[in-house]
Amino acid sequence: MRNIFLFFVILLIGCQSKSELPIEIEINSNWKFTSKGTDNWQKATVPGNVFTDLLALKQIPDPFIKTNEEKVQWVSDSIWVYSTNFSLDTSILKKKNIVLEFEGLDTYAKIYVNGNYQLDTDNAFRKHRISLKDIPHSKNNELKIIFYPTKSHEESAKESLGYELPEGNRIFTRKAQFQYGWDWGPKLNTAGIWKPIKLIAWDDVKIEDVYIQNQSISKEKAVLKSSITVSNSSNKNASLVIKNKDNLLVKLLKLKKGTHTYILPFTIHNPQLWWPHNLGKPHLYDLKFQIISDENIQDEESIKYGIRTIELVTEKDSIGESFYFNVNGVPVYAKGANYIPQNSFQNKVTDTHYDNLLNDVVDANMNMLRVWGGGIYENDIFYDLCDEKGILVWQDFMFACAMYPGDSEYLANVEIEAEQQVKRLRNHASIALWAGNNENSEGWHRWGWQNGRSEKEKKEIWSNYLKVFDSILPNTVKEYSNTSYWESSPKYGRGNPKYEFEGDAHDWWVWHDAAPFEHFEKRIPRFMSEFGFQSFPSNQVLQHINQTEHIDLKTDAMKMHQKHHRGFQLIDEYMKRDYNVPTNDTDYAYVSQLVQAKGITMGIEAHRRAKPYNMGTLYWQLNDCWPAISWSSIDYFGNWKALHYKAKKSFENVLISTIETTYDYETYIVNDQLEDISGTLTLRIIDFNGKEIWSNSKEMTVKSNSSQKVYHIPQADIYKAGTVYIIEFNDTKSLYYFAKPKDLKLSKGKIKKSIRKTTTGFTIELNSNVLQKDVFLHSKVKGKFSDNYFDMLPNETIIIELKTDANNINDLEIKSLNSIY
Ligand code: BMA
Repeated sequence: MRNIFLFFVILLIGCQSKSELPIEIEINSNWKFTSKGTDNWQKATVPGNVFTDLLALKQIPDPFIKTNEEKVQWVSDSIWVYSTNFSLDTSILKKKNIVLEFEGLDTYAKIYVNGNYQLDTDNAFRKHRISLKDIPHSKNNELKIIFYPTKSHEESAKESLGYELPEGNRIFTRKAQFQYGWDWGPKLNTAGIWKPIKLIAWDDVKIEDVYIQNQSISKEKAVLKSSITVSNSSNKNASLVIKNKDNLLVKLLKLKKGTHTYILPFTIHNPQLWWPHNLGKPHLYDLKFQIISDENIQDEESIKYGIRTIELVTEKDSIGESFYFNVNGVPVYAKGANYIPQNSFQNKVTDTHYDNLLNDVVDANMNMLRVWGGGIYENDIFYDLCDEKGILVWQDFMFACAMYPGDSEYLANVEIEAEQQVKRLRNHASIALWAGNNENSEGWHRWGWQNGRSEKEKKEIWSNYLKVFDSILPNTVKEYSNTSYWESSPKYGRGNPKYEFEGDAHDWWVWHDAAPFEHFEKRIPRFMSEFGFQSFPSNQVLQHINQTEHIDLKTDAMKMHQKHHRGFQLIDEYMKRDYNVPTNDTDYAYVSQLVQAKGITMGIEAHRRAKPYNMGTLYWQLNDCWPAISWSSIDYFGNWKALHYKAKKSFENVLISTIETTYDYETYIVNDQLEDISGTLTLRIIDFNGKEIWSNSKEMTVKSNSSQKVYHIPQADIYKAGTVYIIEFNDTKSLYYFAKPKDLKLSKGKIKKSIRKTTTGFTIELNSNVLQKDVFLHSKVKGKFSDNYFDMLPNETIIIELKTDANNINDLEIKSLNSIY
């Protein structure tokens, strides 16, 4: 048998000079648009949306600056018509199959080809296909799509439902929910062709889908199963070829007429596993699947496949129920953040934006992102890069903070959406979890959504919830993938005592309930999937919002870019608790970032110290979708806030973390590595001029994948306001202060700097003879400092690299808490 296969392999290699691959052309040119009823056709960009088209024509003001958001709301209430012409040359016309594939239309649209109505769409997360062979078409064709305001559909859906569902009418429309306005994002409800439209033409054979599953993995070999779905117009003999670099595997097939799935197991010897980047290499295999018949390659598909197992482990234990991810059989502590769409206008997000942001994730030692349910199922490139960079993805289905309808039409729509999305993402090594929704269950049980409703209504709403999140979605995930499913994040709201003992949790006592940051240390759940705190963004964003050089935090524009009704007040309240509040706006913005960083890293470290009781910490939120005052650690222009720099340290694989207890200061070492580490632990207390007050050291070993209490010192007044506790273990160093920043007796000493030009930018050498707290470097040049918002010990030389194309950094500003108090 083997010999026959080999014979065919050789034969096929020899014959593969020709290919008959399907023709694929993106319909992205000559687009124009107009408002319905007018004949004012103007140039449009596809993929795109009506806001960015109007913006390019300067017909609306930029909604991302000043108070312009409110001036553009009319755009969402109009009917927009998009149209283009496309030609079919003879090579296409003679093909047996010609289809138009719409990867995403936003949202209620009618499609016409050559004036003939084809299809109504009502879900921006679904793709649609039209067969041109079934309708009149010729060399020159017209494609027209009319987009209707979501409002019209939503209002009639609400009327037929007969009661109101929380939260607003957005729930009737399957599109990005944040576009209706969120507490960090504007209301910019787009319409248009937001994903590519493709013309695909082929004769007989087309690969519709390839799905790879692990069957068994050992050191020696990984046995994988590929399920290849092929549509074919007649019964014919073919070969299915799988290529992994030079290795070839061939199976002879009798392709049947119609669409069928063919199973082909294959083996990779001595497999290199895919690991999250902090634990190993995220190795990917380049696999190519080909269908060959009549001596031609009929179709092919390439997949980068990572061999790994991932499962969510939720097991009853003595405390409650666990919640952690096992990757390749090893419990992995999840470190990261919640991800939201990178722009209100998706077409503005380039491949470079994805690459930069995901590099920032890796740089900050994060190994997991949660793609939050009020945004979008991300573009393929997002998951490709997460696979490549070794970032685990917790993927929500797109439902957030609301109760959703449950009529049969709606449920059928959701089911198709789920099937398409699960199938699209299931080969990605990075996908760790599918979760049903964000906070819907918590909202229903704890946010007063049931008040004033009849028993019948409550029963109906909850049973509709269960239909989607307890039936359709888990069944779809189970049927089409091997990924774990989790019904709702969080499992329990913070009002439920089980919050701490079972499942994942969102801690919004801090921020929404104004609880002190120390709360993070007191109520530690099994997995923290959200907790956060706001800050002001960089000067660059602040200047952009106001469109002035001068930083002014009190303008109407600034208020419009702060979407949380108590946002400014809460930032101020927390600042007063721990810091002296600056009167100057630039310093205020800087200190707001320190407050955020202090609170969130306190949380991260508390969660990590509690390992393995707690097995994950994802803060709210990684990024912004517009220039905003928000919970993000990276602002709209990609600048790292203090939190991102400080989270990077708190997320390191080896973390030294100290906490005040009733009588002591206890130091922990958290080791996420999969090996034990031995070394010398050194401990010193010095004053802010560098004088040593106390020191000690000891040899020790920290176990792999553990958190260990390694030292404690008793509390004593002498340490309080004028000293710093320096703890070092091998290459890891941590500084601990015994008092709040506002109570520290920081001295006014100067920071000396010397700057050197290098081939890649600048090296900045800093030094001071007193301790400098939260040193912040700022320049207008484009580039990133290798570190920022750091502390400098007395007489320590710190070297910072700035990668930039700029020729000088004469505007470099350096401030620290010492200098502004
Ligand atoms: C969380 C998120 C978002 C929200 C954030 C801040 O609950 O799920 O809905 O933006 O809180 O309020």
